[in-house]
Amino acid sequence: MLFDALPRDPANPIPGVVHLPGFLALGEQEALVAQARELARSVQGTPVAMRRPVLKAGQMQAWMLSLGWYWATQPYRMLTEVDGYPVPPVPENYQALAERILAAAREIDPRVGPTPAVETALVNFYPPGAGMGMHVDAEEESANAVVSLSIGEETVFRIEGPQGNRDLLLMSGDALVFGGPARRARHGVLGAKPGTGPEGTGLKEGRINITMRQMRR
Ligand SMILES: O=C(O)CCC(=O)C(=O)O
Repeated sequence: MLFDALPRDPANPIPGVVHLPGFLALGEQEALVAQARELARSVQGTPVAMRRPVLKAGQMQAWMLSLGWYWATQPYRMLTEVDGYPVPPVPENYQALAERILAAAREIDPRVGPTPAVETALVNFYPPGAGMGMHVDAEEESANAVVSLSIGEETVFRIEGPQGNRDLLLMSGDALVFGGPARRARHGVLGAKPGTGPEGTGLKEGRINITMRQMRR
């Protein structure tokens, strides 16, 4: 964004979707990046390492680390271990973060629903320019909201609503919730914009997105 000092207000673009710009302070973003890096390093070289999943349509552009449950593709399924290697657990601080975010989101749109018990999380790393195609988060049985955090380079998040697609600019520190009527909405990201990440997150380039989800009903 050209003038990133301009205030950005919370938004409720479609029922059940709440965008909370700048929710995370820079120090919190840096701590989350350091923690995610540590988790990724702890499983490097194992079958539960960060990887670019291969789908029917081809290999994803984003690198993905599964926590709590492992999102396996071809066919899609959720696993608690891969070839005898346990999936790293969801860090304890994620639940408190989800609660803070949902409390703020419910003030704007109560339709986001209850706070998810964070049983699984995905840490996605998008190299500059990388995006993610439109899809539905359908592997979790729970209908509780997905909580999403953005750190690093900006991207455009696209989500299908009752009146067509809505595009939201996600910047470093933004939180996004999609729950209630939007929990199974199709969504994707258009591509991390090179050079737009702020100093001080611990990321030299690219974008990290952390999504927190409840698995079981
Ligand atoms: O990177 C994002 O903001 C969205 C990620 C996403 O859609 C997903 O992990 O299902």
